[in-house]
Amino acid sequence: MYVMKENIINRAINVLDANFQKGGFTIPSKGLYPFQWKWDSGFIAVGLAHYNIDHAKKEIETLLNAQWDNGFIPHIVFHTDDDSYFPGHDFHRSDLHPLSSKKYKSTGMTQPPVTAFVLQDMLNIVDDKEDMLNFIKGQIDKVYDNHVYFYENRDPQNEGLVYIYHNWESGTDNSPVWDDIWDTMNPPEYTFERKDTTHVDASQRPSKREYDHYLYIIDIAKQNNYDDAKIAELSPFLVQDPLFNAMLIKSNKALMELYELFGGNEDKIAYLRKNQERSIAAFNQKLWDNELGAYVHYDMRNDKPIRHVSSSSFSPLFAGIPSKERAEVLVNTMMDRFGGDDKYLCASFDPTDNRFNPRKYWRGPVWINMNWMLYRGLKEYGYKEIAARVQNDSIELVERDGFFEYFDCRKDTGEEIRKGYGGDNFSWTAALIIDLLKG
Ligand code: 9WN
Repeated sequence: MYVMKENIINRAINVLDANFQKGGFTIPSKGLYPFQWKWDSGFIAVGLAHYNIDHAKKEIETLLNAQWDNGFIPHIVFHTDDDSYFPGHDFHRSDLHPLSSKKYKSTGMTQPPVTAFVLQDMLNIVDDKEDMLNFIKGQIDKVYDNHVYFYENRDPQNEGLVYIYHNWESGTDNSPVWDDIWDTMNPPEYTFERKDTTHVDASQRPSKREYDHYLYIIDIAKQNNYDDAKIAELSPFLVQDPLFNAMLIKSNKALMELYELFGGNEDKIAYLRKNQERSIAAFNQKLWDNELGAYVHYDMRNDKPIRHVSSSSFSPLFAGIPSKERAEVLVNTMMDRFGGDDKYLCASFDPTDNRFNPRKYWRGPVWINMNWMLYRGLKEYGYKEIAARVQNDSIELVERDGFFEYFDCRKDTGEEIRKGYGGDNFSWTAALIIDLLKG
């Protein structure tokens, strides 16, 4: 066991080192994703903190350097002019927003706010606490400003829940949850050259028609210079996502705890506390589906819940959102639908739903970042055995199938040689496996 563990950790370190760039950030996967992504950076920094603290700090610093003047942090920072990814900076045109960074080209959309809880994790991981505290002191206000941005600009009805306006903001790009929204839209047929399918088999990626929807939503945002109020008024995609809001809540808590360590900052702590209470209450009230026994997404544009269970439904465990009683219902739902003996935990989408696809990206495969959050959440609520299963399943999949982006949740795929899916040598898979093995 010990040798095996060391061996995976060394392989994971090799993946991360090879993906680290001169500019001080880590690409998610060579060829497929050649820039810096927001939530990837956070997960990657957790892994880096175990063996290369300088790189871990750089990762966070580089991302936060690209913050806009209104506190917004973009989902992709285009550090280089690499044209092997579509859509690139020339399509996104972050310069349209008056407060966007003048120094860095980026997208005009964001991704789940993981940075604050990542900073807290980094502090917990390293031995030299003083050094890390000094680093965090220099970065924390930027992360706080990002949270203020969300509450002031992404919550038009002042509910305590923030919206996302694009499926790429969710991080769970082609989840079947969005199919309900695509049904309400009829975007034009765009002409463009896909780059992703030159790296990954098309059967594991979103369809061309799905990309038409993705591009169309960006076009609407661009026509309005990425103005948040206009987007809230006009975007056909406007969703309160349980995963995104759970990350915000988890990160609010980390920010408050870190500020408390430093002393002072009473105003900031009070602002976070007020919003935290509202957010948790609204989350439990609006996003809980009693019949399904799970948290679900809410479609603000069409004013209705999107009633499907996905791995996002379980992320509130990581943020301490459900009561003990509700957590039990949620875990039972997960075990009933996702937890059969013939499956690895945890599929990204409900295997009992007819939209489930075990090979296609966010429509069913297991993702290590979701498992990492699930493992921590289950442990926190006292589900030690199920947590251990999530941990072991993750390690087994990576050990056998490789450091891939996502994995088949079926123990028997019908194929002789199993392999992971999507990008190979994928950074957050490597980073979080290190953390899962150490923790
Ligand atoms: C669009 C980088 C990103 C992840 C997302 C994942 C995938 C991008 C894409 O790759 O999305 O952001 O081009 O498909 O879905 O979660 O951050 O790893």
